[in-house]
Amino acid sequence: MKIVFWIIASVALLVGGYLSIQLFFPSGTQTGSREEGLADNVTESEGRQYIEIRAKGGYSPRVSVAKAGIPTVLRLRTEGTFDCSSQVRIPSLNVSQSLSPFGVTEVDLGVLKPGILQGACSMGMYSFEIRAE
Ligand SMILES: [Cu+2]
Repeated sequence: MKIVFWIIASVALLVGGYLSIQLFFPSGTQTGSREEGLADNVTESEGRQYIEIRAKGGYSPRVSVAKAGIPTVLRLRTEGTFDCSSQVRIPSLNVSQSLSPFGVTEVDLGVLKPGILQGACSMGMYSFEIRAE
C-alpha cells in the first residue's frame, strides 16, 4: 500500500508543480522583475496621459497606476481578439466599448478622480483596474 501512496503523492506534486509554473509564467507573456500585474504602461504626452491595455483573453496589465487630475485616454489594443475581452465596460464611467479584433481603440476617460476604476468584459469574467493616485 505504501507504494500506491508514493505514486499518488508524486503525481500530485508533478501536477501541482506544473500548475504553479503555468500560473506564474503564463506562456506568451514577458514577465519582468516588476510586481505581478503592475507594468509601466502609462505615458504622458502634451498634458494628457495614455494608459495602454492589451485586450486578448483578458486584459494586461491587470492593474494600471495612473495620475489623478489630468485628462486621460485609455488605449485598448487588440491582437486577433475574438473573445469577449473585445467588449469592454467601465461601469462607473458609463463606458461600453466594442473593439475590433485588430487595432487600437481610444477611450476618453476624462480627468481621473483619485481612486480605483474597475473595468471588465461584458460578462464580467475578465477584469482590470486603473488606480488613479
Ligand atoms: Cu467575458
